[in-house]
Amino acid sequence: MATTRSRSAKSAENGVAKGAETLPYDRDTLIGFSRTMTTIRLFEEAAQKAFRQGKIGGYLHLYIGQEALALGFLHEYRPGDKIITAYRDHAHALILGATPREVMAELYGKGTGLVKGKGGSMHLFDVKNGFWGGYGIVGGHIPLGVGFAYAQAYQKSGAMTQLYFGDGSIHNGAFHEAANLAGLWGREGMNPCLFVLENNKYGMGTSVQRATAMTDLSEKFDSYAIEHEDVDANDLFAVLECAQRVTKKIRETGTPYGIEAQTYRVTAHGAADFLERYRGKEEVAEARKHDPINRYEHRLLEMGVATEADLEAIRAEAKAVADDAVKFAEESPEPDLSELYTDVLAD
Ligand SMILES: Cc1ncc(C[n+]2csc(CCOP(=O)(O)OP(=O)(O)O)c2C)c(N)n1
Ligand SMILES: [Mg+2]
Repeated sequence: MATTRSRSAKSAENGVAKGAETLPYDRDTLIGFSRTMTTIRLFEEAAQKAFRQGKIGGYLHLYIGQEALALGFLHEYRPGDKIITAYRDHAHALILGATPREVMAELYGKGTGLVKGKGGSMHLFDVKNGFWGGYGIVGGHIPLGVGFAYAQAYQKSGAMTQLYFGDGSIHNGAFHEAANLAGLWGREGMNPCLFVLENNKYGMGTSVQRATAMTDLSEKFDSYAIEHEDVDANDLFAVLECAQRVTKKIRETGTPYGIEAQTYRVTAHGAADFLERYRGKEEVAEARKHDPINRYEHRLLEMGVATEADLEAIRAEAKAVADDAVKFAEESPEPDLSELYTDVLAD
């Protein structure tokens, strides 16, 4: 993410901090993770406020409480890789390098937006940074991700695909048809695809328990002979370790791999879901205790990597980035009428 370095990082000694000797990350990297997650959080809180003020139209699905999931896996992104996800896509785009200004302007539908104001929240797209969307049709993008991975192997590009999808979409036929082909092609090393199932426990108002009789979702990968594992996706270090190991294997073998990333959607489904009648407040309050940013900050303090003052400075800096993005979006022009038919249909 294009953010400036914090005061604390500038004054820091480089190298691995006390208590973190076994971690393969230097202090700047560890502080950078905190900055990225905090910036995404404050960016989305600002977007939610703007949506409720009627300044953002369409729809808005937030990634609040899931930041460590995308950050950990996308840390293994390499140029040439392809990343594809559903509509809860702001974090993926920002981590991959879209600027907060262009993403916020896109949410506002402005001409300076990431896709010139024509996609909105659900359809971010940023090919130069490996981001292939942003899709609103539940499960619809899953076959595309598997197809990307096939093409990458066919072209012997050495690249891989990270395919993100929700617990709600795994019941969609598109998942099962695509996973079947991924397993089949994987036998020949022709499907370097990381399936990242973002299990945030809800598909709109339907809990996983009410959506399927087989609630151990990752076992569904077994039907297609796709190896898989679970990860606590609210623990950034667990995700980083898993991501590093699994992407190495995928790149070496060309076989697909499934991850059931355990997290929780602490916000409403979308910014227009006010009542949340499908769950109790206690359940959400309990989940908030496992907030990935709090957990990560706690670890940084424990390891002596950051002080409370360092974390405060990161929050202040992230708030300034979010405020700047809002100001930029508000002051940006509407898309020009001459753009009405450009980039809409392929030639
Ligand atoms: C094909 C299709 N059916 C229904 C919908 C309506 N819908 C939008 S989001 C959603 C739930 C998806 O849940 P999940 O895959 O768990 O993703 P999450 O919102 O939790 O990130 C549904 C059913 C849709 N967009 N597309
Ligand atoms: Mg879900």
